Amino acid sequence: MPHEEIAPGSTAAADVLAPNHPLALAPVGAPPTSVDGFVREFLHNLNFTQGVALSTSSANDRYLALALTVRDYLMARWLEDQRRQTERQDKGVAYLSAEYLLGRQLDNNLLASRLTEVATEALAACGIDIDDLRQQEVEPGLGNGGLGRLAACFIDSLATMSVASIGYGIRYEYGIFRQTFVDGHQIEQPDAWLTLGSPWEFPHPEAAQTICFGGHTETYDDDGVTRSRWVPAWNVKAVPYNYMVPGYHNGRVNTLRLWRAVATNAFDLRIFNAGDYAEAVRAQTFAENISKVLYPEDSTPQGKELRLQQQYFFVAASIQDFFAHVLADDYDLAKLPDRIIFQLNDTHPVIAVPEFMRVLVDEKGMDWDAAWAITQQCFAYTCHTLLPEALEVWSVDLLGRLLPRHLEIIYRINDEFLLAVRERFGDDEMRIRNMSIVSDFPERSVRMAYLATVAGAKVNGVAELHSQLLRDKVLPDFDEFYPGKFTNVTNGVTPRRFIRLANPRLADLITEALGAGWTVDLERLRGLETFAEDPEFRARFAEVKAANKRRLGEVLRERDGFTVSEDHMLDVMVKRLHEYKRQMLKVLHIVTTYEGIVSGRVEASAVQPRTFVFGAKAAPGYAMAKRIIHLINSVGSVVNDDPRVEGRLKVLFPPNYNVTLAESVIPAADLSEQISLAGKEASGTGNMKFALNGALTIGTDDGANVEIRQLVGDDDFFLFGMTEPEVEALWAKGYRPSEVYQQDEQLRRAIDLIASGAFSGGDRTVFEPVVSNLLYDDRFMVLADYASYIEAQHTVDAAYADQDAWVRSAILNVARTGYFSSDRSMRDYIDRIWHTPPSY
Ligand code: 26Q
Repeated sequence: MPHEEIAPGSTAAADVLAPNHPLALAPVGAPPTSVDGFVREFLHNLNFTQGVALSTSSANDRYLALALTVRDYLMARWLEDQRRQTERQDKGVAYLSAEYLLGRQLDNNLLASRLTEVATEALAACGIDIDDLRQQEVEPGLGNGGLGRLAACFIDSLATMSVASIGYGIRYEYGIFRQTFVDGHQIEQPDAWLTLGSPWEFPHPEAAQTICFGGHTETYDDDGVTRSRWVPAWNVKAVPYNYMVPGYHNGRVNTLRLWRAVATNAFDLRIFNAGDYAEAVRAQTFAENISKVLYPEDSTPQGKELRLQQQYFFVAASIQDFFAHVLADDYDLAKLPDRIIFQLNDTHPVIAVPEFMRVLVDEKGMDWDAAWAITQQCFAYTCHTLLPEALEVWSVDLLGRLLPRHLEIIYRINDEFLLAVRERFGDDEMRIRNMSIVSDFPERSVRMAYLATVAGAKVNGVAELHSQLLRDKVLPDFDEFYPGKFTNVTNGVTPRRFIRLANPRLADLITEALGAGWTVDLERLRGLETFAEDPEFRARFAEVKAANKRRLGEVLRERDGFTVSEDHMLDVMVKRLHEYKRQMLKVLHIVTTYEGIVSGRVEASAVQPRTFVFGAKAAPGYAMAKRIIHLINSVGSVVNDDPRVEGRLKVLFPPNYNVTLAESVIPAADLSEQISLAGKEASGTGNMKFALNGALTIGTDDGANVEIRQLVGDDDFFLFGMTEPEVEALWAKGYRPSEVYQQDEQLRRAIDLIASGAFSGGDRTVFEPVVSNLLYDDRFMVLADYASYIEAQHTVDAAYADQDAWVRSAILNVARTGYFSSDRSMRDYIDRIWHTPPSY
């Protein structure tokens, strides 16, 4: 069948299905099928793919059959979009990210394809409750937290906005560990998310790429020109697994391509031939280790060889894939910047820069200067941190062993860069040392953020404050050298998953008030401002929140045996456990409130009934973070068992916080805890999700909190703590936490209670390290902000006492935070960095 041009909304068929086939392209905007049709497809999949009868099928069989049915309805669009992208060769984005924290797929894909109602009815007709099947899906936890979830939100928005784009990453066999608690301690268990099969992935072993490692480089004479080449020592195969990324109600389906490492024949043939079968099989395992497991550290990279292998593995595969399958064969390489922009999600994929240079120079025979000019237009870099210990460096020694040619290329990039710096600033050796991509201290190593900054057409931070600090504090010399290179793109979150799916009651209420359309144009939420003044609307909003608390109660009862009191304020802190995020400050607030009541100094009836909810995973090697988890659980046990605070205070710490749990917790929250030390949280994205779901924020002037507060207004946001310049000033002046402790009686009582063993069965040694850390080494100034935090919490209590005013504030939070849609973030990237308009 000839390829014909299909406009959006057209009913023309893809080249694979006859137009009258039930799964052929339905017009955009129409429900794609009837209930009967869906029943037929579902039963077909159950019988012919799962090989079971309805009567004997397991819940997993039914979930898989349902997933396949939904998938089938997206297929024609997906194939069509792939064909069209190949044909059109429009400029597109390749998002390079070591992490995608996708969350469950079924519901999202039902929503995107308008199949939710039809599927629900069809399953009901088969005697199946679709909710039971939703619960079957194990979420792909292929990320640690904010950065990985951001990547997932971005690809959702790109598909919804019809931007030509592809996400590249790693198909880890084990995602982020599953957390359990044993006696309050975190225990990590492997996340074998693939055990029951994943219906959402499409492996393409025939499209595998070969990825080389090790060996040495050599020079050779190429018609009088001396060239370098890499003679690698070993290789692995990278097999692509494709995932559908459907846009919301626009009939668009983009691709996420995750790579899996598989042993090559060449790899083990030698050993096989030597007759050592067992050794050959072991060698296979060695290769396949590369995509085995996601590293669970999210702040202090350990410089592990396997991690560097992962990084190079996925970016080399992606670049080869781009040249082999995405770029037209006859494409003029000089025009690459009109065709592709690789967005580097933090420094994890930065080794793509020398790899791209190697391909252009060594393989395509391009001259160095031309290749470098192209490379500098084909990459852009997003930084997600300010913590010095989080900036990735790789030792020259390791790089030279694993990627010798790339090390040479990095040296040359650095030499030429430093030459240009000298030309501009003179022989200022101090500045040269500070700007060098290769550092000599404490060992010779490559600073990946510097390499990314030199190579990137643009460098962006993830919130206004963060981008400012990045320019002024982390990379000031680079900002001076490259005027205009630094920019800000404030993060965002997808309203599809985090409002429509997570909070359907709120979504319906909004649609009733504002009409449809807000899901893809979130600024329309502004329209709710007037509704905040309507008592009837407030009552309905309050009922949504109450219903969400009941639903969370059901989820936590089923999952962990917890009980949630509907009449409690739900005070929630969910995020990775890290000292800079200051879960300790939250603990001190709980202990202070508890101590006040049990000592009789505070009347129990004077505090608002509150349930404190935590969700947090600690990196397995991060001892202090694990102690804080133990402390939260221990405080929780004591508080929850003490009749003196019964009905007033409660602490819930459900284990294994993940995207799925977030979808239940966030819509139920009244108060959002965003209490990092000013200048440390790059942006935060949980803060946005809470505000959009009608929680009020108590927070510091940090990350995107700053912008949330600007938009929401001071009256409806609980600000506390030092500003970033005040933090700097206090360090300069000399900060002595033990003095703060001495001078604040209330703080002393809280810390003393922890130190006394009150939460550790009388054993004073258990939390001694936590206490001394606070008193003598309080790097994140928990004690300095304590008094201000407690005062702000009093303000919260008083505000919550006036329920009607609180609900009004909550509505205003929703109305004023539409800016934080990831659609807006994508528009900012498109306008200021990528220059990739929608491609229909
Ligand atoms: C690096 C090297 C080796 C091993 C692990 C890592 C690694 C992995 C994950 C380093 C960092 C991360 C994740 C960082 C992260 O999630 N940062 C958060 O990004 C969010 C999205 O921009 C921001 O909102 C948060 O403020 C920021 O903390």
